[in-house]
Amino acid sequence: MRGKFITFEGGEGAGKSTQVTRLADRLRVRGIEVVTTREPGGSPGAEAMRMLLLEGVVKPLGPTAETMIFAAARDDHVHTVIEPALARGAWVICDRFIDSTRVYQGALGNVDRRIIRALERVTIADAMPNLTFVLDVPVEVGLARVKGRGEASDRFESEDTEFHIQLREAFRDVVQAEPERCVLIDASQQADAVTARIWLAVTERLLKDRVARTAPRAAS
Ligand code: T5A
Repeated sequence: MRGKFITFEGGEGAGKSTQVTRLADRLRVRGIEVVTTREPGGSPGAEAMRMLLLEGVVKPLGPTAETMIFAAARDDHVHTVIEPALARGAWVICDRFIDSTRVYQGALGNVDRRIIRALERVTIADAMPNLTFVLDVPVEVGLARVKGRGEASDRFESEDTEFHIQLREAFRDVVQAEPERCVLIDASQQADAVTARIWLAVTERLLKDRVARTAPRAAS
């Protein structure tokens, strides 16, 4: 049986990486094979492109070219890591995916929606997420968390506050547009509370089916 594909999205410092690890641990306890990965990156080829993207090397080429490099990285990642894992029945949890492109390059970068959707069709094929968590935090909270890590800011973290405010709004719009796939999570709470809310949604949306399918049939 094909595995499930879960993605985490949101602004900078929303706590995605933290929650990816926690969710994977919980699923593994239930005996599910889980592959955790991230974008941009996640495969050797895509990780090489990640460096170019996050160091700002591609930025001077403009938003459309940047979108194409994100797409090239995704193409490699989907075909070498995500799709093979799903096909063998593993669950894949990915830190950022198509909604980041829709939001960063589309809503904020003003890249034509038709270009974004066309690249999406080519790169992801059948690998549409079954469930997407959008972690929502006030901008100042997210940026303070990033700052608290004491690392240098990357190409997107160093954008101004107005950019991050618009980013938050654009991610909220993603949830409104596709409520059957996306769940908005208040990620300003303590990490344990966020984990509990995410687990509830996974149980309700993905694990219920699995339990029903694997439960022995009652004798008739
Ligand atoms: N991008 C990506 C695009 O423009 N287009 C695309 O198509 C794609 C795929 C990737 C960048 O690329 C852009 C978007 C991004 O700008 P990245 O380095 O991978 O950049 O960084 P982000 O994905 O932005 O992730 P961050 O590492 O900045 O933050 P996370 O993963 O959201 O947060 P996390 O878990 O590392 O937590 C940050 C800090 O907060 C603490 C953690 O311990 C950590 O110190 N924390 C909490 N503290 C208090 N309460 C909680 N609930 C907390 N949860 C975590």
